Amino acid sequence: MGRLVVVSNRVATPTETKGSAGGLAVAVFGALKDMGGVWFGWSGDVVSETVANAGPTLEVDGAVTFATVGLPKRDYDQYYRGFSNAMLWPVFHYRNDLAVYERDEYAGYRRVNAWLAHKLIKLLEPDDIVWVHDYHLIPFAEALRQEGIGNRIGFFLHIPFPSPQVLLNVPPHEELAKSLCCYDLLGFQTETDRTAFHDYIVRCAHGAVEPAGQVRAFGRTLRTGVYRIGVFPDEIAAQAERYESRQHVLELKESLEGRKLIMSVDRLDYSKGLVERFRAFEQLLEKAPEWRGNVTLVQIAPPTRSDVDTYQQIRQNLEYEAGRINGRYSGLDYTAIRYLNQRYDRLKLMSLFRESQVGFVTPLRDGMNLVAKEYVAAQNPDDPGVLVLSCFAGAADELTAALLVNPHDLTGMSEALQRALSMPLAERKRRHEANMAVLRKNNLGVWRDAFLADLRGTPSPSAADAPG
Ligand code: ADQ
Repeated sequence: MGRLVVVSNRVATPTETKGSAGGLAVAVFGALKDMGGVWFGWSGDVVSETVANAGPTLEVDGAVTFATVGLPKRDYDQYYRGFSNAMLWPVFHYRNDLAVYERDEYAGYRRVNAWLAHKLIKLLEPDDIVWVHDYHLIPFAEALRQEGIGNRIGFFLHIPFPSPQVLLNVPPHEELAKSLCCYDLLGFQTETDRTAFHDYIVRCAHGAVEPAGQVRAFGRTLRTGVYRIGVFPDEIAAQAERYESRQHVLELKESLEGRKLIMSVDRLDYSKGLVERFRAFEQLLEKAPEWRGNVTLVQIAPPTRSDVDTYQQIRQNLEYEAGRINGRYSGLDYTAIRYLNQRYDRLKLMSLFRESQVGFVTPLRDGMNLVAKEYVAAQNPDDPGVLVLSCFAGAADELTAALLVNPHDLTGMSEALQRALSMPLAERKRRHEANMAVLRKNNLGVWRDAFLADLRGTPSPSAADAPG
């Protein structure tokens, strides 16, 4: 059996891969350790062209090599900040209104993909299988194929795949679809995403999709599948329990003075529906006065991509909304919304989830949303909190025992909060057990192993099998 080569925009640090929290980095590293291999990608550093060209930097840990390259400023701007995060991210999350298309950024996106592929080739062995992650790297396989690489290459999309009518807003949509068809296996988070890709192939690319999911388009044949990313729920439960009596939890408890707690944790991103969430919480306090002074929303949202304009705007909106709502409903000894722009240690987060009565997870669109799954896993089974979850998160397909809400319906969300806050123990337990059973069945190991088994099972491609 060949080695595994993982390619992702950012490569996890060795500490992240050894963390006890059971995250994605740990799962991917587990497969790399078993099969031996390479984890390749951007180091996260912006460097001079000379330094970038001298890369990759190699760090060997047993059978695994971490190989990273820095990016020159222009490449960072065009590939990462520009086309990936100011164009693909908004459109794939159905926010065409926020998308900015610049031709030279798209050219930079392709150039960086080709440059990265070229760098990887020197590390590649003929029977390696290559697993590429996410929207930054759509043209990666095409670039490898153009250099004559005939290995099996799979791609997993962590974010939604938009319906064809939405994808058509990306000017080079056809080139992107053709690039995707250079993979041997495409993995999606949900059946909706996979169907959207199939629809594009049939309606816009004049390709064909066979009932078993085989796709023929642009002169290539490939497979598609649905692989729902998960967590390791029992590990999270044990960690949350272990941390339950630590200082930070005791301090939080004391500061709440018996008030109920609603927890939300997201990267600060417009796709996560934070403004709508704050307003729904405001409606709860407005329409159900008995909760005023008796429930607090803790929103943890560390800023990301702060050099993209739309992220500066969402940050300002949230500061305004939090200030406005707190001005209206907080008291001398009570803060309605505690809004924190910080990263927290994962174990700490899990114990805060366990301490809360409601997990409020309401993205406007989300590929999966691991916070929703972590929230469920972290609960005390004898006295579980309730998950209020957006129907537009991929996780809603599985966590059907959550209270599902439409994040555009503020009244619906505030009603769900009321229901969650007053839900009887028996119902909370029943819902929690049902959700936990799904998390165990579709855990993170299942996601990883199913994708890799299917990739190994794809017919051997040949470099001559180039796109038409
Ligand atoms: P994200 O958009 O980042 O991921 P999510 O799936 O929720 O969203 O994962 C975020 C991770 O970061 C979670 O493990 C969470 O615990 C952690 N995190 C969030 N806020 C944090 C904070 N303040 N401090 C520390 N940790 C924090 C993308 C897609 C998702 C998809 C994942 C995985 O957008 O839809 O589920 O990839 O495929």
